[in-house]
Amino acid sequence: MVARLVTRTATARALAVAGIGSTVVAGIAQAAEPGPWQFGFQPPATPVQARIEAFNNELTVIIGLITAFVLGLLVYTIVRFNQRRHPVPTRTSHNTVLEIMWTVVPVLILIIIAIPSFKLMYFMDRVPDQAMTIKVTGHQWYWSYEYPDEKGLAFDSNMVQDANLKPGQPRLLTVDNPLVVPVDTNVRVQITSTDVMHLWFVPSFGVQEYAIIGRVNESWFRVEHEGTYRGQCDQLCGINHAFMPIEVKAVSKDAFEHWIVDAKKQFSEDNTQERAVRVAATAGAPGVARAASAGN
Ligand SMILES: [Cu+2]
Repeated sequence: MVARLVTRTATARALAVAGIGSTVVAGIAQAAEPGPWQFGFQPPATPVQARIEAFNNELTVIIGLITAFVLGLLVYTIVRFNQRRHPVPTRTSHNTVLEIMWTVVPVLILIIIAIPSFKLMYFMDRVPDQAMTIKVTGHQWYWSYEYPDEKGLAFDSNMVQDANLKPGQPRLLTVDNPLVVPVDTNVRVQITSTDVMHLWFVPSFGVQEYAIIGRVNESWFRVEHEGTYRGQCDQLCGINHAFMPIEVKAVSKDAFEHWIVDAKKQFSEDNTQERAVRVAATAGAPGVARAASAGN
């Protein structure tokens, strides 16, 4: 009985892995992860992150112009009014026009920045005609994912230890069970936690949301290209904070339907058992929990 269960589980897992693997290889258009000497943002994968990047670029221009203007004033003052060229200082004080200008101009600049800023904030905040929901739960120290639309399909996502990495898998950023989502679909993410505060952060999605116990935070994304996107917990949450990465695989809608079928088989059979073991281990000393999750 046990042997049969194990074989069936192994087959289901192999099918699921093969399914994801082939679709990702076939359709890999983009991948987003941090790189050595990276400068600036990761390539945007969602409309939200594209807008964040555009807004950042606009701000950089505004900041550049202000900095250049202030620097120009300073240089002019130093050259024109130094002690040699201007030995007797003027006693000028109060200039109504100037004072109104240096009050009004910064206010106008702030308004110019505030309008696109608020537009972006509401764009990030509101889930546009929702298509599917994913629940993300932070734990010390792994994430678990739930698909409430899919009869509660749920699984844990643990970091792959260095010794078990396959070629091409980045260390500290690879997980055993990535979150899988379809491309071109609005995905509502509901984020919560079971122990301390975590933060679900996928830079290329523009999603950075606190996971707080007893509270559900919400965000959304629509991935535009198939690929693998990586993130990390972004809130200091304990000793293994650096070891709870996020890996999201965006696959075609067809591949996603197939994955759902396989994943339901895989996780309904083997997850309950693993979770029971983990809960038991977490209840003991932290070292025990660490040793148990290191096996994954
Ligand atoms: Cu965390």
